[in-house]
Amino acid sequence: MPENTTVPTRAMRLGVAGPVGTGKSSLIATLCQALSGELRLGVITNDIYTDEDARFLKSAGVLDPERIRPVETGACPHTAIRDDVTANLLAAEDLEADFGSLDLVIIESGGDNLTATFSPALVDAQLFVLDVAGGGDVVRKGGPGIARADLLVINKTDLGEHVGVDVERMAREGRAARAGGPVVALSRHDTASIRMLTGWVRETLAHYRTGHHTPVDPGPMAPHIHAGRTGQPHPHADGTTHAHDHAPAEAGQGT
Ligand SMILES: Nc1nc2c(ncn2[C@@H]2O[C@H](COP(=O)(O)OP(=O)(O)O)[C@@H](O)[C@H]2O)c(=O)[nH]1
Ligand SMILES: [Mg+2]
Repeated sequence: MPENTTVPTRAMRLGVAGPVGTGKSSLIATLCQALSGELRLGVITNDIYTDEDARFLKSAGVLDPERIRPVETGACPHTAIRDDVTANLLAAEDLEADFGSLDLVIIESGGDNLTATFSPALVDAQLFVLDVAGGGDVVRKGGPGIARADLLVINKTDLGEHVGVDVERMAREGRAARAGGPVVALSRHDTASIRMLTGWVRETLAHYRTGHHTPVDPGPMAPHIHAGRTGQPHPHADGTTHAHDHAPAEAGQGT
């Protein structure tokens, strides 16, 4: 019996989420450096008010700067990767229109907290990045990205000894929080760990190309606060529209 699958004609879109400073932009630079010789790449960054991440990646010299596109998200960075993904979808389509077919478009989420994940309407697969400098406890705090992203990255393992974090234990707790789902303990200074990361990307891309890949939704965001939008009803990923408590604008970046 013929199989009812369609081989994808567009690039696989890979989301990179995780709290500010955990090393998302650096990880993307590492991926570009390792993979740009074999894959046709594009990168989209989501910054709150600036194009800082895009500028960092362009200056890293790991990819043609024209292939790196910023999306400015305004106060609520998770909205652009979860609730209304139009700007990111357009950026991805523009990249492919400008460069012909691409193999992989990597999308960095805006700085956000532990609860932000990508909508499966935007990305085919996503990884969630924590770092050892955030402390060994953070894995146990859980959240949809930690538990159910396609890959959990525990980054900056080279700092473990300096911040008193047992990296092995953190990775073990990560696997437990994910019911055995994949975890990569990464440092940009450790080439073996970079090979594990690139191996996972290649494997995921190969599976995507078979047409059998189904994007997994890590789940709706945990209850959160939108800076500066006091009490207004707004749409949520589960299809409902409702208001909840909001922090004043000076609370800083949106969550
Ligand atoms: N020691 C160490 N520092 C890292 C590593 N990866 C990133 N960093 C540093 O962590 C900081 C935040 O990185 P960045 O990529 O901007 O994080 P983002 O906010 O998640 O995009 C920067 O100072 C990086 O140089 C790593 O593997 N080891
Ligand atoms: Mg960044």
